[in-house]
Amino acid sequence: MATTSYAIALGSNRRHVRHGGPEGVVRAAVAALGELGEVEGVSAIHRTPALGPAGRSFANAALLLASELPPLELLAAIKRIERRFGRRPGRRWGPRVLDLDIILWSQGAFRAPRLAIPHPEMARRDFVLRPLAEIAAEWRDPLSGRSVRQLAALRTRNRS
Ligand code: A4P
Ligand code: MG
Repeated sequence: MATTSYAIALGSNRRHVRHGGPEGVVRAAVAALGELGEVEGVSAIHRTPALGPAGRSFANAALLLASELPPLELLAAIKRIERRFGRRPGRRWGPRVLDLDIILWSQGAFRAPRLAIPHPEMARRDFVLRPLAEIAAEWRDPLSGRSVRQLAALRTRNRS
């Protein structure tokens, strides 16, 4: 397949035995994603309060990846990376250390039983929109027509 671009959200709120705390996990995950194509942009790493029952705060970041993988193959590849990070010595299926979500795709919307792009929750998640706005502010959500910058601004306005 021809090379296309993806926006990927990264999140971690647990330590990894080798990579250290959540920031270290996210940095190592950026390197791992580089095995799937060319990394065209990486945001800063943000410390964010946990949304939902996850507890400890998260390290979140966003990354732009140019890759030849079509969407379902990219999903399989990021799930493999998550598993690689999720296994701890002594515990075969320990808690997952890393969450990788596909947020946007340069070819527009994609839908399959196990994959929806744009990510259905993107417009509601500051921890996705803020990092992504640093590297892809003008990228438009193909469903709403709004740019990442606009979606991030709407979130900020609705909160106050
Ligand atoms: N799936 C469908 N669409 C997509 C997509 N665009 N990208 C399917 C990735 N996966 C997609 O995801 C479950 C299934 O969704 C996948 O197998 C895939 O087929 P998962 O990552 O295995 O499971 P999950 O983590 O329980 O679900 P999800 O939706 O990723 O979790 P959330 O809702 O993202 O919650 N608070 C802060 N501050 N920062 C965070 O990063 N993250 C979570 C995780 C909660 N609170 C957080 C954060
Ligand atoms: Mg996920």
